[in-house]
Amino acid sequence: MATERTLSIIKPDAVAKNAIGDIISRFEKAGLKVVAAKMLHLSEEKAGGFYAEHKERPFFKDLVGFMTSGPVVVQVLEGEDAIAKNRELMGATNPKEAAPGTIRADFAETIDANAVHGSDSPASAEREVAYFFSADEICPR
Ligand code: RTP
Ligand code: MG
Repeated sequence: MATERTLSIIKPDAVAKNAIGDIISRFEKAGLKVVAAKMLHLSEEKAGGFYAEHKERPFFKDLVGFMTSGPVVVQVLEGEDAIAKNRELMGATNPKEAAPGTIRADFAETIDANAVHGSDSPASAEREVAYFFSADEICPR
């Protein structure tokens, strides 16, 4: 296993619930380190570009509407096997199918408002980290 970086987003529903600290705490307890972080209110253009792979999907408009509905916290997480580890901590996309104890099981209500995003592959992680952070905003430690 290699040290990896992955992009995490705490979505508007979880920010609105005041769950930022609880969610970051789960990452840290699992051995992932926050090496970059910022709070943003995404524009339609920025959210749409981020989810460009889903542009033709029926849920795209709702997804962009939701992601621009309030502020988000965007972070780079670093650690052993960080991409898969983060996805494991998040749980399934649909919170009704998410394993007990996962972030989505505990904080998400619906498949649209599902608390967190995490990169799903090394290629996505590279693209997504660069989409939000310049090299000098990442602090290896
Ligand atoms: P994310 O990208 O946000 O981490 O979520 P994910 O990988 O688990 O799921 P993905 O397939 O990439 O879908 C992105 C987001 O679109 C919404 N979605 N809605 N109604 C639907 O069938 C549907 N499918 C996906 C979800 O909010 C999902 O997080
Ligand atoms: Mg995805």
